[in-house]
Amino acid sequence: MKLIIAVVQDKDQRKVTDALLERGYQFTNIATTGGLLREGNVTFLIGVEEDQVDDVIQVLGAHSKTREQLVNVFPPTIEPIGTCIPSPVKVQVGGATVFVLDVERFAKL
Ligand code: 2BA
Repeated sequence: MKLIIAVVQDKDQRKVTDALLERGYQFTNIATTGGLLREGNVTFLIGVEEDQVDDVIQVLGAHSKTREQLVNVFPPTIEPIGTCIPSPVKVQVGGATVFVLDVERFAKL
């Protein structure tokens, strides 16, 4: 068995959820926050058999969009605090960030 951990943007949560349910997968959603953007995203925990991993990854890819977002970068400065101007930088966010882990043991008690 495998555990798929997938970080998805909030905006794609509904579509990904519907598509996974439609195919009969069981999963748990956790509300999470991106380390860089500090914006809400959602992390799916999906327990599947090994031969289902590719299908799940395909579903995640099909329903997660890449978007550009601006993030403020504060440059290192020698100026007094409060006078440095952050420069906005574009980053590409998504589709999904996916990790696939081996499950040593799975039980429902
Ligand atoms: P955030 O941390 O808010 O990152 C948003 C986007 O900013 C990332 O999009 C990436 O394009 C950029 N970014 C973040 N950290 C960076 C860095 N150290 N250097 C260069 N660019 C950086 P995605 O790669 O699509 O990631 C979307 C979200 O997935 C991330 O939100 C984070 O919540 C999660 N994530 C991505 N990589 C991860 C990792 N290796 N471990 C754990 N979570 C990860």
